[in-house]
Amino acid sequence: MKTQLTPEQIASFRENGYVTQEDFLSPAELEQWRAVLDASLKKRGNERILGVDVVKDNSDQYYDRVFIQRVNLWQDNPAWASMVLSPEIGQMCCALEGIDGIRVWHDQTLIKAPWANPTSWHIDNPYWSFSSKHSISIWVALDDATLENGCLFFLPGTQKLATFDAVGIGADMAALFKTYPQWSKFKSVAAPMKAGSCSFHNGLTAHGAHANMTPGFRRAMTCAFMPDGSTFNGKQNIIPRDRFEKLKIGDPLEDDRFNPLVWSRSKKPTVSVAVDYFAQQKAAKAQAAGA
Ligand SMILES: O=C(O)CCC(=O)C(=O)O
Ligand SMILES: [Fe+2]
Repeated sequence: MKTQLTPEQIASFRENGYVTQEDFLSPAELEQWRAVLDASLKKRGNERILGVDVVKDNSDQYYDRVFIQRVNLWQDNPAWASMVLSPEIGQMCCALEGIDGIRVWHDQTLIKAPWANPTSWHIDNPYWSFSSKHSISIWVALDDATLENGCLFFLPGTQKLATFDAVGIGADMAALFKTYPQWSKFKSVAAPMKAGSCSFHNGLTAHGAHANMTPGFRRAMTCAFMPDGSTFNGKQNIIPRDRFEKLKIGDPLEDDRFNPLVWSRSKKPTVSVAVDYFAQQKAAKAQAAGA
């Protein structure tokens, strides 16, 4: 992984709310990420958000035709966890955001199938169960992301202006501009990327993507990160019901089993705690099924 960021990249990220890193993965790493992702997807089946939501077979819902989306593959695949929750990625996120430590919120595949719908303009953080000006995502292109197959577009600088008002990713490409009418005059910037390159975007930067106008797949893998010290804001998002019902607004989201520390200036990462926990859960389930 090419994990070194230049001062210019960091300055550009803080100004624009996103930055790209070309050739983030070496050709061999790209092959490995693709292979592990494909295996994880096969294993996951139709469970979109582990423990929360299942996609129906042959769904023709608009959103299911935006992406093939599977959330938190790290929880059922240790090989995937060691790649996407690597301390190097956490450290890059901290350098970009100027923060001391970061936890995983969730990873997800965002695969545009052939002829997939566009991704409507949106900002990410308002969906999540914490509110922070320093949330950040990495988006790794596992196929070339082009103007034809649905590369990302950004509205530079919107991260400085956004509030935490939520906007759904629905069929109206421009719904975001009802909440932020002043942004409708902004100029968007496309971020085409070769397979193996990646981008980072702040959780309040407006972004979207074209439809996939090709018969091929546009595979991407993203992971959203939460600054260490973030607290629960009352939204369920991807939190399974049993945990959600126990949380109170203001509680720190620092359970190392679910939101492990990926990198910190002063503390040890806790990804292995989480990976062990999910492995134990799986073993207990298998034993119960066999008993
Ligand atoms: O891949 C896309 O089309 C959208 C990606 C996105 O919304 C994200 O990574 O937050
Ligand atoms: Fe997004």
